[in-house]
Amino acid sequence: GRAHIGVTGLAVMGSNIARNFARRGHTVAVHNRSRAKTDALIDTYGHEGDFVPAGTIEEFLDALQTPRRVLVMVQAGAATDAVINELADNMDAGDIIIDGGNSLYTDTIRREAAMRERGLHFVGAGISGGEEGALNGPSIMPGGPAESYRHLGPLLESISAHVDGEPCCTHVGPDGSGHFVKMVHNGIEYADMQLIGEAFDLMRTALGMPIAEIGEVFRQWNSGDLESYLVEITAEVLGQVDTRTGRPLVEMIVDSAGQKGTGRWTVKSALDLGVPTTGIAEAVFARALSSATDQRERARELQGGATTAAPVDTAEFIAAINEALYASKVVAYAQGFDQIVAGSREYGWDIAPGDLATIWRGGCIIRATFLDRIKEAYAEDPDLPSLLLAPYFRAAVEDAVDSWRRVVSTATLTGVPVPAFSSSLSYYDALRAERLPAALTQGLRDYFGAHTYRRVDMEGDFHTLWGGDRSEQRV
Ligand code: NBP
Repeated sequence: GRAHIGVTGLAVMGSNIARNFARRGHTVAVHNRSRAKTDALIDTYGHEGDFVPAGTIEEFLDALQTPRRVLVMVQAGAATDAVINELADNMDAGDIIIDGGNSLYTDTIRREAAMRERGLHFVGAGISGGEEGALNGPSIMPGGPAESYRHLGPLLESISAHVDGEPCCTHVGPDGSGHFVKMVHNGIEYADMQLIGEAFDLMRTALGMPIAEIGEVFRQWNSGDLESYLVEITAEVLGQVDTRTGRPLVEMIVDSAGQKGTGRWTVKSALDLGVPTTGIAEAVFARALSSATDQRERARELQGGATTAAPVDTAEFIAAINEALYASKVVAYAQGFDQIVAGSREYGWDIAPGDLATIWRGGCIIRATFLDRIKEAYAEDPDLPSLLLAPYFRAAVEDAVDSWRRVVSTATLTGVPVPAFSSSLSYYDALRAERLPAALTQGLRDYFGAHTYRRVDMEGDFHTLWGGDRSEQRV
């Protein structure tokens, strides 16, 4: 065979990645379960590069150089299992299967073990950037055997986005690590979008600003510390005028947010790992609340109590929202990186968090100037206990904290829901607290369940005889 790589699954993501490979000068074998998508790709884009269309899996595999490298881009779940098994039945020891779909990392752990048993290499690669990224340069997070990355790395790096000459693709770690970090990436994306939404809602509801003006504020923010793809496209969406009614499009869109599952997976994993990923959790729950349309319809009659007047100095309050957004974003990323560190420890992946900040700077949905700062923070201290403790972020958050409090309290007084702004601030206050009420929690647990507690002044576990003479025993 002569093809450098094969892509099977030619829906929007697969065909765009196949075109990306071809445009970079690679010969690409292409295959899809139903032939029509393969033919459509060749008819429309065949001139872009060197494609080898294949009707059957056998033809497809015959077209490939050995060791064969096949990128699977089909629907996550059962379809991915079916395709992987069919490939494996027809492949030879040393061949490499790459799953580029949004697979759950535990599925990837299982599949990697099964393929290893059959002498094959299995690489679970998170790919971010949507359709546009797939075509022009995504951020790629491959996990799997280190040896397979030697055969695969240069190929994947050649189609990834690049920032400052560095590819947005690196070997993340073994088995499920690539899909795990892609999952957390998507969770962070949820948190980012929720924070942007809360900032928008404050300007619209507390300040009563016209939508177009709010869009202008985001456009300005995009040339400061908040510069990012999501802030950039927020300005675009808010600036869009509805072609039917002439009103801002966002006012015509039903306020019920959908979700495909990666945010939910992130939160489930956070619960299992015992990591307080509150920013992402609030974002996932906020989408769930928005989509409870029947309940919301009934609840509209509930009274909200007295609300104070809008802040007087609009420009000053907008600047405060900017700072609150930035500080909350630092918290959401700090928590996301904590979850990655915890997952890495749990599964023995040895992930370098700074590498992720590096490969998320381009190609992916959360790409932002901000990630340069995270990269620098981990370069300075790879064992950073929290992103909030990196000197740069510490200074930024300490500078912002007064504004952050004012924004959260104004939101509370004016009845604007800010679950992510406020829970991020609570997280920050809890993290830096001298004493937490967890001492009382331990006392209560000892009272009703004899769960024991530790003392601040002595080693050991203790129990008070609550039902007896209330003396204390060392247990
Ligand atoms: P879809 O997720 O919509 O999947 C469609 C593809 O899966 C088609 O090629 C279809 O073949 C194939 N397929 C199915 Br469905 N069942 C199959 C089976 N049993 N055997 C073989 N092939 C089967 O495509 P997509 O939106 O391009 O996404 C591909 C992957 O990339 C997904 O895992 C997705 O989660 C992930 N992803 C998507 C995005 C995005 O922005 N869309 C971003 C990042 C990652 P057919 O043509 O014969 O029906």
